[in-house]
Amino acid sequence: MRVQSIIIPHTIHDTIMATTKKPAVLLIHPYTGFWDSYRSAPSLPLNLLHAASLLVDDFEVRIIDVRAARDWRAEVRAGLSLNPCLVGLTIMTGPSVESSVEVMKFIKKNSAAPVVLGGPHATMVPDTTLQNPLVDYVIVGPGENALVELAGALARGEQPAQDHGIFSKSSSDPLHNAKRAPALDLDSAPEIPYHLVNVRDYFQTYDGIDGYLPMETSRGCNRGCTHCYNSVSRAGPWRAQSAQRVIERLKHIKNIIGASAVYFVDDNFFMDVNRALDIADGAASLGLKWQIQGIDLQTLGALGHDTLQHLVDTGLKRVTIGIESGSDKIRTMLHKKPASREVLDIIRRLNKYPFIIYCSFITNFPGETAQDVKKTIRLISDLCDANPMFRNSPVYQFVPFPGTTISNNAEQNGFSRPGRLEDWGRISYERGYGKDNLGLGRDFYQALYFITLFNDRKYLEYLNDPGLRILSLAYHPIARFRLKHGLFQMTPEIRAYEWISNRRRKRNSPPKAGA
Ligand code: B12
Repeated sequence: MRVQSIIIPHTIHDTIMATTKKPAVLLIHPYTGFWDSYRSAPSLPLNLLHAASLLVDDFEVRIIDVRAARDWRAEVRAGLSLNPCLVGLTIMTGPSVESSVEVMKFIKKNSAAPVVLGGPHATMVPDTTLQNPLVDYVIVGPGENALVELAGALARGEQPAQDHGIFSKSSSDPLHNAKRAPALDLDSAPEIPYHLVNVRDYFQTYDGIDGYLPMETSRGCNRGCTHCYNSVSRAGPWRAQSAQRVIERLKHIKNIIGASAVYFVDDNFFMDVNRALDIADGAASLGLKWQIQGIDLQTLGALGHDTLQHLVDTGLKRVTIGIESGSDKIRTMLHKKPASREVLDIIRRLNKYPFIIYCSFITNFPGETAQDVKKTIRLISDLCDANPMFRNSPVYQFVPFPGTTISNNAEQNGFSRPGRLEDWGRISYERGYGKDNLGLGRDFYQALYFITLFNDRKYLEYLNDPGLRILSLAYHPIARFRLKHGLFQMTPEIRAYEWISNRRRKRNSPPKAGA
């Protein structure tokens, strides 16, 4: 059931004028996965807030977050009673797909509203996503202009053009490559509509600092790593908001919203070092602590002492870097620079600065061997010794994101892409993609993931639960010993951990989709 106007007007504004109330749009964030639930609060749904930012004046937009809702079914039912002209969901590859399918089934059972999928997974695999019977439209790429186009057309009772990255099932040629929306001018884009969510539900605590909020200030990355979604999804040059605009936004989250720290989630925040330094000064003048998701090691390694000290003085608490592998063979395949020896040197050199250097690692790349993963394990262990502020991600398993060079190679070597949306839900950084390139057996990956979750002190920085903190503290030396000596067999602690955390979850929280 769609909201339709009596006359068919030609602009969204006319439509709104012609109807007594604004047409509704329902946007839903599914469950994300373990790594999101590991944090003190779910991540602010920036994806939906950005996608909705051009829509809010002319539509009544509701955001429902499965991760934060006490009863998401009740909230979705209430949202559907507004007769939305569309229901949009955001999806990442992995558990978020599984959760989305569950939510979409519920929507289809309870309404006739068209369902739209957007986000990184929909962008990378629009074909199988659109083929799912529960899906009516897929948005490839940025959502801001696309959502205005699509919601406008649907509210007018029209079919959208295959433009702005909109793939439509009802089109005569649904998988025809829809022209992408022109890149949004990030500097003149309106502020994201924070009022659509209860922002305080998303304040995160990290390393003893409360009130972290994420913020996106740029898009894209020019580094061209061959496994990264950027080479497919965020195609185009790096583009950014000016430092001045970002500082205005920082004032907003500090003074209006009450945040005390900011987590810049940009793919590569330091592409323009001067811009980054100006923003750092702005954050410091507001008393906001800050951390960044994306910086590449070459850029970090090239910063001189004065600059690094300045970053510390302005409140920098953490940088996150994709190191991925300790094997130079794999690093070359990924187009990752520098070589592993230099990775160690740079991170050792940084050991006098009190910010956390959080590095992500991945194994099971096509062509990777047991010798290669040994080098990764060795590098992690050496980095722990070289810098007390070094933290490693749990070692993830490679996922072939369609369209990336590595995925194309994997496909040439026998990997066949999942044919159905649901099947992508079973592929994830935690579960892998169904191949054991190392030949070490499935249990090895699970043991490596688990041990590298506890070999450093990240659990103390992330976990709030006192019981889990104590258990993690007790297990830490064992994990470190296991990593150092390559002991990945016989891990009863994994079962024990699962048992304890399931019991605690059941006791502490209401059931959530996909959880
Ligand atoms: C914050 C973040 C997280 C958060 C969770 C975010 C969430 N909402 O659930 C945390 C830290 C928990 C996380 C974890 C992981 N993440 Co993460 N994360 C990010 C990050 C840094 C920022 C996301 C963001 O908010 N971006 C800003 C928004 C505005 O951009 P956007 O999401 O692309 O949204 C735009 C469009 O996609 C579109 N859109 C999005 N949704 C919708 C919906 C509709 C209806 C429409 C119309 C449009 C639309 O419109 C938006 C505005 O233009 C991105 C990288 C990045 N810079 O985007 C990676 C990223 C999303 N993560 C990724 C990955 C792989 C992971 C992990 C699996 C592993 C890892 N290495 O971190 C884990 C595990 C998840 C788990 N199991 O719990 C990949 C996803 C790839 C994929 N195929 O899905 C990304 C792209 C990073 C990368 N380079 O590989 N992540």
